[in-house]
Amino acid sequence: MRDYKLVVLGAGGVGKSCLTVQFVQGVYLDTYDPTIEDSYRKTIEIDNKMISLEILDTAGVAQFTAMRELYIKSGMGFLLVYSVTDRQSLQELMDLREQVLRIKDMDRVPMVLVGNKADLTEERAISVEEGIEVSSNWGKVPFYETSALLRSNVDEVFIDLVRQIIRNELEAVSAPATPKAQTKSEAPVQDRSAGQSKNVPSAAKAKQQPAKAAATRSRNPPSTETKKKSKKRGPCRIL
Ligand SMILES: Nc1nc2c(ncn2[C@@H]2O[C@H](COP(=O)(O)OP(=O)(O)OP(=O)(O)O)[C@@H](O)[C@H]2O)c(=O)[nH]1
Ligand SMILES: [Mg+2]
Repeated sequence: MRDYKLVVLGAGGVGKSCLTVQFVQGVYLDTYDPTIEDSYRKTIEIDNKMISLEILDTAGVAQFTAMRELYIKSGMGFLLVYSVTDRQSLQELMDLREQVLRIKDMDRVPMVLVGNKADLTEERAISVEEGIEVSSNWGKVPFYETSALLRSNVDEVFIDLVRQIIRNELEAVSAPATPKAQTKSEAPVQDRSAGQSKNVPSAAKAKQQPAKAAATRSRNPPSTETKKKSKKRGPCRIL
């Protein structure tokens, strides 16, 4: 089984490690320990296929970002994470996305825009609408608000990313893509934040099937196993 290499990018303290550890191990890290670089493994069943994931949790803090070019080169899909409480963290994603597109030399790379810490309603500095706007400006990159704390939309962002990679590969087989000439990789713009419910314009519809997973972290043995029931998803919605 081949590894799908996912890379989690974003400014320091936005919750990249918490999202990754929630997804892989099903636990929430309460204390902030700036990451240098951590690698996790997880096997997951998506759309009746067993998929082996290698997830690289990267450093947001500037002095640890020297390896960025290398891991972007080897990454197949990218979670671009900001915190809804930190405007600067969204600003930093603009440069990060540009870096990914430049290094991959593609117009379109499997990617998900993630607004984390959606549970912190009092401290929110970036609205859902603003996240949707950024996603539109980025060519309808799928967008979710998440809470690592509440485990809200955590599985969804990783699964969406894997589906994009699979879809890209299928498209590449049927019509080999040339750099900077890839076309459709449309996926639903979906967003969920605590206590908000609202419809937004749609991108293409993705078929949802049950996803289940077994997790390991490279430094630690497997600690959790998660199983997710099939969820029907409209073309686009905020839950
Ligand atoms: N309320 C709330 N706090 C969160 C959430 N996610 C992360 N945090 C907190 O934010 C802090 C930073 O989280 P990390 O996951 O370590 O952030 P990071 O992006 O990995 O930071 P770097 O490794 O320095 O790049 C920690 O204190 C977490 O407990 C969330 O969804 N909600
Ligand atoms: Mg971290």
